[in-house]
Amino acid sequence: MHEDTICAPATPPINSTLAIIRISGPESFRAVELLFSNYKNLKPRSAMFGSIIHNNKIIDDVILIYYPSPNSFSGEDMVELFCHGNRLIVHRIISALNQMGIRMAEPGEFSKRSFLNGKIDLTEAEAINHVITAKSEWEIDTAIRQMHGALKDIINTVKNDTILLKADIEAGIDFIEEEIEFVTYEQAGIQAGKISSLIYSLITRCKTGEKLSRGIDVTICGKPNVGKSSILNLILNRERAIVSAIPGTTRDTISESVQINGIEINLTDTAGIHAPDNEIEKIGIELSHKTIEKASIVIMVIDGSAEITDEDRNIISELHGKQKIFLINKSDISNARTIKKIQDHTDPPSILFSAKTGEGLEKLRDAISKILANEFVEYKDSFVADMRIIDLLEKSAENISRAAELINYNEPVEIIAFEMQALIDNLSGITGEITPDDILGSIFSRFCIGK
Ligand SMILES: Nc1nc2c(ncn2[C@@H]2O[C@H](COP(=O)(O)OP(=O)(O)O)[C@@H](O)[C@H]2O)c(=O)[nH]1
Ligand SMILES: [Mg+2]
Repeated sequence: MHEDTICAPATPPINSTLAIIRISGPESFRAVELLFSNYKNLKPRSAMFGSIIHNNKIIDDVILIYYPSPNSFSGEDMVELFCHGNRLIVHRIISALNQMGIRMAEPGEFSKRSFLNGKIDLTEAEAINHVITAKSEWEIDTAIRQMHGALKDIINTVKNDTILLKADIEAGIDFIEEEIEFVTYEQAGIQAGKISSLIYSLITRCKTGEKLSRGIDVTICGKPNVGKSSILNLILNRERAIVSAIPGTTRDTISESVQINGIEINLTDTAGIHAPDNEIEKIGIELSHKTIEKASIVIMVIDGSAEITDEDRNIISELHGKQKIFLINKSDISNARTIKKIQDHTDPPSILFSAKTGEGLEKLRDAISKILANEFVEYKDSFVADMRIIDLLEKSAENISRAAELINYNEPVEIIAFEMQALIDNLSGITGEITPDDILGSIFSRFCIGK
């Protein structure tokens, strides 16, 4: 299908032990013959040592692997060579390839060829991209499952069920005179219901994945000097935010990523909420309120070494309806009576904490994990779907709801079949069987060079 041959470095342009260059297309083996000293001993898909020689000069010693079509990532003839990780060497090898008419690949072009040659579908291509960009353990595990076809398989099951149901419904048309029904309206309705619940469960699982990929916003709030920044630093295990005994030290929000139980958390420290002393503090505090509003989980910190105040109580009421965790900080210098008084004001019960000794850190992590597990029940079965896939699933859900309604009202078979065909088309768009060129372009252009 593709006449031209492409090449690209698959590793970043930095000095490293090794760099990898990929070549794909019909001229791949000719390039090897012209440049690689040991091409005669090459066996398919086996590593071979030799030199890259260009204009009678050795550019580098390399390990080279040749993958004849169709048993390669792209499905075309492919070469991967491992040279030393010096960008000048990589540049010289790429230049030598360019000189023999092998052009630089565009971002994602190897994957695009893999897709066009039927080696992977769009859900798997999407997953490969996520394997590379994943920021959490959860995302890597999920992306690998999807790269192995987890989402594709379910989409194909839903699609095949739809095709069968449509065929059954349509078969009835030919035998309408004889009054043979291949499927009754009632049976068709039940089947449509099953398809519908599969699609809705896919939507939830994809949306969960989409949210988790972006990271969960967790905000630390409280009045000044209660230890918010100290707690951020403790969770991150480094001195990210300035900690001082002077109230109002943190004036801007500070956000950092951290993994909790394999899930990426965007943890934000905020300016202490109270009646501001000056303009800068006022702006910081307004930002704190906004950050709290947007957060999925709020960690509110209360100073356990002092009496609870109206400022604390105001913040507590601001958190009404939010997922929240209360920490009574400075437990190392607090007393039982003060703690008891604070406990009376917090629901859920607060965790006794000390940013100084680390007391309560494990309980805090557990509390966050527990909220995540409740909020995202299906997170272990979720998918790394982009908005394109979610959008097509939502259209599919509309199609099957309409079809079910038509079946319910015993509408003519042709109208039902028409709706079911729209459903099949939308499902085919997800895997990429029917996908316009410009959409393919926008999907693969998000990939790295050399992927
Ligand atoms: N004894 C004790 N002091 C703490 C603890 N956490 C914070 N502090 C102190 O409280 C003061 C304010 O801390 P900081 O993290 O800047 O509070 P923030 O204004 O809420 O961000 C600093 O002097 C910290 O050293 C703790 O758990 N125990
Ligand atoms: Mg602070």
